[in-house]
Amino acid sequence: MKITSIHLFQHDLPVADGPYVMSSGPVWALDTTLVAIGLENGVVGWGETCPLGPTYAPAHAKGARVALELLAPALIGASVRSPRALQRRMDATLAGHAYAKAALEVGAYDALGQSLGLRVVDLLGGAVCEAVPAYFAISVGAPDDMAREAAERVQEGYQRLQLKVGGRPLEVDIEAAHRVQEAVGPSVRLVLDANRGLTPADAVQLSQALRDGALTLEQPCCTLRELAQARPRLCHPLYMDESAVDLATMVSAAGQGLVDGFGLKLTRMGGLGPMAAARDICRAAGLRHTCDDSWGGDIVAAACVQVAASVAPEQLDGVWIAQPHIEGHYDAENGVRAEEGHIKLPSGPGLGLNIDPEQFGAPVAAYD
Ligand code: 0XW
Ligand code: MG
Repeated sequence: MKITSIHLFQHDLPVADGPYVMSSGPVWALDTTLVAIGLENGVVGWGETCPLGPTYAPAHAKGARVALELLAPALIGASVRSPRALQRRMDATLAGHAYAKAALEVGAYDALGQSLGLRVVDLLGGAVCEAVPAYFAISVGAPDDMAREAAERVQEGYQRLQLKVGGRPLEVDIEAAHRVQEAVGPSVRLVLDANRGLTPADAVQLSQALRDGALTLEQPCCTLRELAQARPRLCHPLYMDESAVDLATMVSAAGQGLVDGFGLKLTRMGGLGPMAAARDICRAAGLRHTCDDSWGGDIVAAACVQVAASVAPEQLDGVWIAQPHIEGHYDAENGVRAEEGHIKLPSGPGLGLNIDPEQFGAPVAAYD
């Protein structure tokens, strides 16, 4: 299972129903990077990393490719038999850059699973289900439009909706939340996600204005200190997303009782191994979480679904995938998609995808 080649591809992902709007503003197109890891046995494992533009988090598309140009050569000749050993080899080559390393780590898991005839979920502890709940994120928009889209998504089967808030007068967010609650009723789980866009005072004001609503606030404020400042005066459960940059932060937050759950992102954590560890931390702490990423096509989506299928149902809030905002699939037959509010776990080995590299054009870098 020795790595004999690594090819890097760049691929554009325009937002098909753009723009995707968060408190930081609109996003119209994304730039994703795919890695193809070739083994001596002929197997090719695929990974992907797709930062949500250059300002959402400390990660950007070109940075991923430059980091991968340093990391990839260091893995040639290594075996995918131990993804942890590959992680150590990457850490000895480049500090940080988890979002870039994750693409290689996922590719290694895909190649290992294919080589062993096992699904990635089997390498992460085994599947507890064959389909995982999906949730949908509704962009910042006019209250009526958000309410209309919320009702439509519930009709499609989604039972958890994330409303993007922030970046505008608070009273408009409050109005939007009220209209969505009226439109979908009490049985749908609502999350207000400001993506770090609110001050602690605004977060408290938003929560207290909606105190009668059953909802969750996700990463309303930017820093751990601000979350801790707001926490005692919030009327709702508090989730951490962007601040959960590594396992140490999660352990500390869980230990302090700072949050009630996490929005977890595959590439921010560094890949499937760290996501499985985050899963186990949440299990031990009795915290719920999602299994998501910032953006990406079928490869990122399949990786999120594989790890989500290993999470105890009482811990899993759901999986977000970018697919509803992307035209087409990397794998038309096995591509990952939400149907009636759930995403089926692919049946094939590895990630369960068959990817034709021709669709991505010539590699931007090749190490053989
Ligand atoms: C909804 N997501 C998982 C997808 C977008 O990248 C933002 C993210 C979130 O929850 O912040
Ligand atoms: Mg979030």
